[in-house]
Amino acid sequence: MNQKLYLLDYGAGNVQSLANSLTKLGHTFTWISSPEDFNHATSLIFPGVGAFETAIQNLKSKGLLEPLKQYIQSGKPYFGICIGMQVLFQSSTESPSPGLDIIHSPITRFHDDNKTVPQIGWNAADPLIETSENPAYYYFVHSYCAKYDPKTYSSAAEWAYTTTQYGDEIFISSVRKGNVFGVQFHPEKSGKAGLALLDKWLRTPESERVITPTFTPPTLTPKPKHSLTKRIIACMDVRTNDEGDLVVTKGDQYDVREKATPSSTVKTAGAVRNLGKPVALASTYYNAGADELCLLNITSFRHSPLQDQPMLAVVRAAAECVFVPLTIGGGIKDTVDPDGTPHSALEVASAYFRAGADKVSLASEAVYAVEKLLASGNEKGDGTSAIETIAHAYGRQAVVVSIDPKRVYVDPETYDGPFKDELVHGKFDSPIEAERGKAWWYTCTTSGGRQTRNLSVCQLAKGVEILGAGEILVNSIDRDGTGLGFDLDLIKLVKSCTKVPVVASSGAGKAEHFLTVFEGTDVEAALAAGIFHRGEVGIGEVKECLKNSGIGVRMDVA
Ligand code: 1PR
Repeated sequence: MNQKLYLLDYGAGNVQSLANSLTKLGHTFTWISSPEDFNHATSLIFPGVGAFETAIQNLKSKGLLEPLKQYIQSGKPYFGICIGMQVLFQSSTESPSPGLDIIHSPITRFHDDNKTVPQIGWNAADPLIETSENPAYYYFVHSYCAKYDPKTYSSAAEWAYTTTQYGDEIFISSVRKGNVFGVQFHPEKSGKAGLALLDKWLRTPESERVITPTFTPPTLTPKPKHSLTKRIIACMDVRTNDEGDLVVTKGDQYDVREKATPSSTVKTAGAVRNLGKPVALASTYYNAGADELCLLNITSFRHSPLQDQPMLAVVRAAAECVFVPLTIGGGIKDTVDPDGTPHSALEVASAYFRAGADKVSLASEAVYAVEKLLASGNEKGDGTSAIETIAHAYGRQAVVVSIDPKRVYVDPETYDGPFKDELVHGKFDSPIEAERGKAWWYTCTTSGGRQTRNLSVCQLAKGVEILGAGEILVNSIDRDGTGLGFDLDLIKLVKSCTKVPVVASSGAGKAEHFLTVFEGTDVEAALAAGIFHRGEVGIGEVKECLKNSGIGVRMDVA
């Protein structure tokens, strides 16, 4: 019988990535649109993205929760991804609603005593039983997990297929029993390894997908070091050039126009720098082994991104050829179209998610939201900010805050302002002459550095974590495009005031700068633009340099 593959979309979260992966692999599928569709499916994939509670509530309100349970109990092949795996469990501490209780153990939160939560990045899935799967690195993004603990959670341990260690916690990274396969990671975003896993499951005859492992779950003790790798991210700043084409550009300290030089012609001086086409570059970086890609619409604050169809088309096309996480930023805020139609930030973000983004990144709006939070004197937001509404619908792991800080130099002897505790003192022997012996604090900016606010990076980092950001991308206007290396003082400062993962950005000029940032700070990821665009340093070269110095990196290339 021909496979009738159905995908379950409960209406929130980015399911487009999975659809793109299946299309790339040559599999056809149909979306479940009504409870009756479960009867027609011979195989089902549930790519749950987002929050457990939202997933259960949406399934319930669409009348899909009971039919889903019946489908799984019928013995037909089921593949659950992330929340699609977690809903198999009895409950989650994330949600008051119970799960399907097929696995009689709870989902609980990672502790954040000595690690950042959520876990974001590539980690190893270690097989527990004899399988033909090769151990591989997959992309994880989650705050909640099924702990692997045969004594306390025996039901979960009996279902465990692979385990993974994050910090000092061992959790179940996939479950497999009978007709059910569930993975905590995202195969659709795990490059070559993930695509191979999906393809193998789909190409195995349906009757042979049912496996019944019999084993006694072993007791595992955490290894001294987990295997989560450091991520290397390529960032593309996208804007319209003077001819009206969307191009990847790159600034020096955020100025993206060509400078007048003795050799420049009247035509090139002042023109927007054009470093290539966004989709072609995205595909090149994916093939070269980038762990994530970032597309920033850098002039989106001038107009409505929902009307910016070329940018949405770029996201759609990039998502069709890139199978690692894609973050889209720029203009994610409440907007009003020229005809007066209002759009919420959530609608704007949803348009990007539907186009294939895995995460959205907010900059200016995040600054305004934290200013409002501080002015209110409350310890929590009122639920209306863009960060809160998007995190509520898609999960906080889908919300990145991009910070554009700038140094404010002060006299350390006389400075008595509110940011005394955040002052950085430049070393007298700093290789960077401009900062030798100086002191400064970091202020936040909006509109791509055009407006300076009286808000420090620490205030911003703490505030956005309260509001629900899942990751912080730390740019530096002082270092952007300079090739002087990442601003370690800035990154350490932000790291010291947040528990969410931090991405270092701005200033990379050579592969060794990545080594310096990973050895000198606890940052989870590092991003560069100019050196990659100009072909001065390759992603593979950066990873080789890190690997040779004992820093864990994913070496797969597509
Ligand atoms: O405010 O929510 O609409 O978001 C606008 C987004 O656009 C922000 O994330 C902001 O950082 C970005 N942006 C705005 N103007 C510029 C600009 O360059 N004129 N891009 C800009 C700046 C810096 C990084 C760059 C790194 C690494 N972003 O994109 O990739 O500095 O560069 P390097 O490796 O070459 O040093 P909103």
